[in-house]
Amino acid sequence: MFDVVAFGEIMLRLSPPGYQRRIQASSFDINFGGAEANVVVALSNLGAKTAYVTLFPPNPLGDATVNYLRKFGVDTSAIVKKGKRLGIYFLEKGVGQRPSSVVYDRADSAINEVQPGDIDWERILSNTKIFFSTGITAALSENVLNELISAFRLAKQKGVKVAFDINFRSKLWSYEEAHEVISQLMPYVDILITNEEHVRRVLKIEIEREYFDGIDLKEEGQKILIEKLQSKYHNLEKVVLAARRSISSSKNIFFGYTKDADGNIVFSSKREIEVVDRVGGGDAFTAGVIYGILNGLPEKEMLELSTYMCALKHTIEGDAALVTLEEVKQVLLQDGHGLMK
Ligand code: KDG
Repeated sequence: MFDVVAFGEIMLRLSPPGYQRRIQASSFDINFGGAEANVVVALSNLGAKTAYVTLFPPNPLGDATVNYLRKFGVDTSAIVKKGKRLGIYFLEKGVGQRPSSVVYDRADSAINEVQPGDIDWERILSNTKIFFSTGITAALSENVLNELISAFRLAKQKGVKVAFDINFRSKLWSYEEAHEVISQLMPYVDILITNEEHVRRVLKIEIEREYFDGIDLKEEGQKILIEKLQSKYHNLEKVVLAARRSISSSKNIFFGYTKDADGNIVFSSKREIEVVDRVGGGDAFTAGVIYGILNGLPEKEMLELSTYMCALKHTIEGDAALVTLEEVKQVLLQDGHGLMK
């Protein structure tokens, strides 16, 4: 039985060493990245039983990607070897006034060649507690979107919980395109883990100006945001939102919140984040939330875990939050946040 199965595209991540620009680099650091893969790798490190579903080209780059996932204990038995190429993304890390930036080289990558019947969803989803994907996967192509919808449908039939992160990427589509597609996916979603901005801009849940403090939502606004979401999508059992407030280009305040069974909004404490590598911070948060749900943690403990996972990820090079449950527990217990399970 898998705790979590994720479907998405994992890519080769190439980044110039240190803070070099892409145009000056004579070598690249190699890593692997992809939102759904980052989530299952982080969950595996926490001790969950995970599997990843995708398509890889039958070549050594595909093999290297399988090895990366296996190294962390992610099951790769459902991966289909088919397609011409592995997607690549070039990440230039920002510093000071210069923001990080990404160049995608992923057109026509293997996952886009998926056809109905390639993936044995029947086997996979018969043995899964939570199925996870994101808006990145929905944005890739018509083929991938259709595959995602079939998987969501089957998951619902089989009583598998569907977890989803909107993960809007402006290099893949516009807010309008994302709105149209993600609105169709939302009726399948049981657990939504995303951020305030994506709820407002992609799902177009508007919050009146009075609930803002400058550009930041106030606590009252955060409560209304979750309530509006759940009254629009009745299927949403759980909504967990992340919020970021920037202090400077290398320092952020990060926190998460959700609604508990009594209808109260529960917040994590606010963590100051030092940025070494910001990619995958949201995925680390998501992994913490899913771990909390799987293990029946109280909301407050789940949020402290997720927020701390996100903070730790920012200190780690690469896309995935490579932290163990013991490391996280130690600090959370010290801070008086619990996490006894
Ligand atoms: O959330 C991090 C992802 O954005 C990164 O891993 C790369 O999946 C990726 C994408 O498509 O941008």
